[in-house]
Amino acid sequence: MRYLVTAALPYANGPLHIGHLAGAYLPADIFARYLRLRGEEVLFICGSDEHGVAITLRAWQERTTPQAIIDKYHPLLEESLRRLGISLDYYGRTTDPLHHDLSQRFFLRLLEKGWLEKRKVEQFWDPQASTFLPDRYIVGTCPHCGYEEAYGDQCEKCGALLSPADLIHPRSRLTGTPPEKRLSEQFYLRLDALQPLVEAYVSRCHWKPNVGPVIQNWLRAGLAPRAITRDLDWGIPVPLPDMAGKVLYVWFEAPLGYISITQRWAASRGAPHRWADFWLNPDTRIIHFIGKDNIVFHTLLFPAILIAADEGYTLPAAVPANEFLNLEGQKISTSRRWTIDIHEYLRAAPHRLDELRFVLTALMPQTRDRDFTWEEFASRINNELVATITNLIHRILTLLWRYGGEATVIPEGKLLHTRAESARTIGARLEAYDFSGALEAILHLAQLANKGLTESAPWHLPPEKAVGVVASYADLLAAMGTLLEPFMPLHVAPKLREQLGVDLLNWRRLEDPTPLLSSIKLKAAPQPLVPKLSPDELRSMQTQLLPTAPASASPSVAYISIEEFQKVQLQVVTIRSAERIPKSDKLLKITIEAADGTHTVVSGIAQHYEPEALIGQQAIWVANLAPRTLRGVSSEGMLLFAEGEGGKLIRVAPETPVPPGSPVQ
Ligand code: B3M
Ligand code: ZN
Repeated sequence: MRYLVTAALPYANGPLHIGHLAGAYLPADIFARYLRLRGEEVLFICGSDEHGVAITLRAWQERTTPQAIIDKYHPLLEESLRRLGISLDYYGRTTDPLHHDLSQRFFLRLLEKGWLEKRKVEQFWDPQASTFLPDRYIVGTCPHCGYEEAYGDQCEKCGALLSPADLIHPRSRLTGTPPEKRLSEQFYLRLDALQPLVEAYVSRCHWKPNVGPVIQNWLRAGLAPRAITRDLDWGIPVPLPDMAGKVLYVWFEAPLGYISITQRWAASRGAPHRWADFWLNPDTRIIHFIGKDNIVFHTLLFPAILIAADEGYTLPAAVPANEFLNLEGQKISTSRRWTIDIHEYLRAAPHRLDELRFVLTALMPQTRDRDFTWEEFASRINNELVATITNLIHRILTLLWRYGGEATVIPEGKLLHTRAESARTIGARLEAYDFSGALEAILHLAQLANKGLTESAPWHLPPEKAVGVVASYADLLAAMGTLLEPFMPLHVAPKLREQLGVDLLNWRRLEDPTPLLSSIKLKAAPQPLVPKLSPDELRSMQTQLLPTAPASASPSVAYISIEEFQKVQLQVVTIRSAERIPKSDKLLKITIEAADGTHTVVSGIAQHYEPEALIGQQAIWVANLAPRTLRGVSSEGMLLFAEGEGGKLIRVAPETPVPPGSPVQ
């Protein structure tokens, strides 16, 4: 048997946060590490998902290109995963030409096999942006709850699944204009006709309690044909001459990324054929680690595509999806900045990475949403990781060191059986994707050892006897050096093995109640593995990583969405003239040079600036503020001034001159 472990391909349109880690990447890594420790052949892959609406919309909002977006985030994603110890064998990307070829071949194969049909469908067109609008590009009022920023595919407030036609006063998120309806041709995957084959596959698998019901609901409702092409200019072109300007639906091709990344991995190892050992081989178990929002795509759509291809593809053996991790009682939101981003954590607490892995494993949302709080972060570290696990390790090593640092290990039967049984329990829980349960079993083993050491009280025995008792616990530590590896591979497990002078052991060996060591010899005085987290250190982490209160609590700032902020058009302008306005001691009439010529702005700065001092200077202009008349002068937009000491207004400008009209973003 060999294993292919995958983790959901993150969209390359933003950073990873702790929710992503707890949802997919950490469980996948723990599982892959555990299998490797059992001596299994494991390939662990992931990569950036670089197409789809999430990326094109971000590019539009930031007035840049999708390529620029993915080139910014692809390396950030890869580095964040690597530095958190996510032990991937390969991290690829879906703009890889290899992935384009594979996806296009799958499309043509399904067309050839008769599983695709072409349909004319009504779609929404933005006349100002001259582009078709995917459902998510349309916003309007939700017919169910009245939320005015509901998207064309789903209302984020009440969760209702929508279509753009359901929205009241629909408007384009690109230009704000009401979209027109136009006919467009798309290819549909006949999921209805494939349902019996998909059901046969589903019935052969074991699903977690939070996954099975989701699948059954979709099957009971009946799988409907699903459009697998889109009118977008970013993505994998549909490989047919009469489908110019259309691309493959991102959820049709992204899961195929697991195959193309395996192919890229094999090629990178100089053995291009080896990808087939994983994808065209019944002796391979494929396990996809994902978050719950991806269940349908991984348990129904992707298997349907593989089945429809009818080329002997290995189907997923398990999809142990996790639920969501919340943050201080709130949904994690990158746009609302309610998040702990991994790259920020790496910057603020590079010495506390195994601790983050420990806490996220303890709080893993395996069958229900869980909540990350700073209080629990500190409590789990201090009261479990330090007080139970690393203190035990330090206690045994310190006693060994005190009795000379070396000893013959006399096997202690009860301890050996306790260790072997724990290794079996931890392994069984990991194989059931119960990662927090596996961690609890480690804590339980440490508690038993702590209790046993206290009861045997070697410090009351003559030294020659005491050292034998303590040395029998060294066998347990040798096991811990491997048992902890899947969970804390960056510092805690390797440092324990280094202080004890042992290597990683095969997990199966730990399940056997025979001694792991015949003797022990410490090379140096033991050091504590994990320092307690002090209130000051915790406060510093909070300040750096998550300074604000939950937005829905009494917010110190009223959050706006990124889309709302993007409506404000800011430009750098040059001031060409300035004069006082008669009968006003506060207002100046200012002529500015902007991107489209000159404009007049009335600013309340006469008590802060002499008009002459402003001429030739640059400022930041709010270009799309509705004009208004002040003291008979029509003012277009507004210039920005910061409030300095004593309420003095200070002009805001770029640190070096830029051409007038340059956008501010
Ligand atoms: N890019 C991640 C998400 O939905 C999505 C996973 C693809 S796995 C093939 O957030
Ligand atoms: Zn709603």
